[in-house]
Amino acid sequence: MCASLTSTERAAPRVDYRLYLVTDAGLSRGRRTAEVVRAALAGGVTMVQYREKAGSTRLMIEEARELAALCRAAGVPFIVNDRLDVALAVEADGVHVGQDDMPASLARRLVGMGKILGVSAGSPEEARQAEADGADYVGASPVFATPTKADAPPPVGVEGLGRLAAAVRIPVVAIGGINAGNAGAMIAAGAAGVAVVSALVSAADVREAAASLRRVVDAAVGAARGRGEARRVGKQ
Ligand code: TZP
Ligand code: MG
Repeated sequence: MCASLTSTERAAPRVDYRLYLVTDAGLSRGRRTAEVVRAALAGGVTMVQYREKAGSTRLMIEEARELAALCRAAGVPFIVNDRLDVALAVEADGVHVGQDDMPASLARRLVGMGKILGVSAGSPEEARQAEADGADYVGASPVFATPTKADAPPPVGVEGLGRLAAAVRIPVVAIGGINAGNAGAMIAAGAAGVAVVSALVSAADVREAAASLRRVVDAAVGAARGRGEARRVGKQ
C-alpha cells in the first residue's frame, strides 16, 4: 500500500534542510511570529516550521496562513508542527510529528505522498522506523539539553547524532541547543541541516542571526562535500 513507501521509494520532494527555523511565539521577545519569520527568511533560512502549542485553532490557522504566504513568496518550504489539521487547512508543504504525536505512517497517509513529512527521533531505531513509515527527514531530537522543550527526551549528543544519521538514508536534521558555535559540528557529524528555535527567534537581530548561522552551516557543508560526504548534506 502506498502509505508504506519510504521517501527513497517514491519521488520525495527536493528540500534544502540546511537552516530550519522552528517558531516559538513565547520566546520571540514580544514580536509577532510573522515578523520573526520575515527577518529569518531575509537572513537565509531554508525551511520554516510553525510550532505553536497554545492559542485557538482559529488563530493558529490565521497565523499559519500568513506564514505560509511569506514562505511561498521566498520559495522556502513551510511545515506545521504536530497539527495536521492546520497543515491541511493552509495547504502547508508538510507536517512534522513527534514520537507522542500522530503515528508517522498515519500522518503520511493523511497528508499525502506529495507533502513533506518530518519525524522526531531519539535513537537509530526510531529513525529507521520513521524512514519505514514514510518520513522525508528525521529530526534528531534533542542533540543537546535545551530549556526550550521541557519535555524533551534525554539528549543524544554529537555521537548519538552521528549514529542516528548513519542508520537511515533520509536526511537528518539536528535540533536542540543548536547555535552558531556548534552548528558546524552537527553537519560534520552527518546532519543535513540544523533546526533552531531560540538562537533565532530570541535574537535581537533575527536577520543577522540567521545570516551568521547560514555562513557557519554553508562552510561546514562545503567542508563535508570536500570530504566526499555529499549524500547527507545540503540539498537532497
Ligand atoms: N524539539 C527537540 S528540542 C526542541 C524541539 C522543538 C527545541 C529546540 O529549541 P532550541 O531553543 O533551538 O534549543
Ligand atoms: Mg510534537
